[in-house]
Amino acid sequence: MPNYTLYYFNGRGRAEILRMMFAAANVKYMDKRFEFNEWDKYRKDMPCMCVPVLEMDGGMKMPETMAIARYLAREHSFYPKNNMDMMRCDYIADCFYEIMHDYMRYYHWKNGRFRFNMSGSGNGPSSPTSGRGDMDTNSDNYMQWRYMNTCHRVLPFLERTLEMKNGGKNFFMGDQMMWCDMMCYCALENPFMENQSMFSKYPKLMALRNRVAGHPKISGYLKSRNNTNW
Ligand SMILES: N[C@@H](CCC(=O)N[C@@H](CS)C(=O)NCC(=O)O)C(=O)O
Repeated sequence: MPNYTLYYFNGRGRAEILRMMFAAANVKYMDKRFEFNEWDKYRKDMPCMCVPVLEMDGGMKMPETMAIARYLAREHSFYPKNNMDMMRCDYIADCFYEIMHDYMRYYHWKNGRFRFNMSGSGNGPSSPTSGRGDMDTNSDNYMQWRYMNTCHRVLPFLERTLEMKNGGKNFFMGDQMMWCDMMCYCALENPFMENQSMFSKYPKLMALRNRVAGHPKISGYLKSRNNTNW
């Protein structure tokens, strides 16, 4: 097994699904976290200038959350075996990732971080900033609208999809926890903390999150992990 280093900010964010999979698979890795004000130091060494990034044996660096998640799922048996089931698992995970992606953009926008520099040379993400500064309230509203719209579009489908398998009493793919179940836990973590009432319409997804949290490996991880706001 390679020596893994996972690079990400000191937050759960997009990296948490990967940390959770490492925990569920009982795989040791270096959890390299940094603060926003350190980002300039790391950014140029990251493919695509984004994180999360998974480094293997101190050499190759792999970008893209979902590519890394799929790799870990294949390595550690969090993928179902046949092609149709893989596809089901993939689209469920991708649906959750849509929510996570829009939530992350909304969250960082709200907090004045990682805004594109519309006025200057920037055609890439800006350096971290700490305040709301020149926040454009229309964009602020758009980010929130987009995130909420994605939730309203995707969550009813996921609730139905879960119910289709054994009435939604187990995991998405049956009695084994797969990576799409862990995505359900991670993608909804902040959204649920911020607005619990919105999730009362999705009791099966909420029960699934509890099942994931109760998984022997995950429950230990959740107790011992760093507590961060996002
Ligand atoms: N497509 C990438 C997007 C990754 C991404 O946007 N990461 C953010 C943090 S959540 C980032 O690295 N931002 C740095 C910047 O904008 O300068 C993925 O899915 O992993």
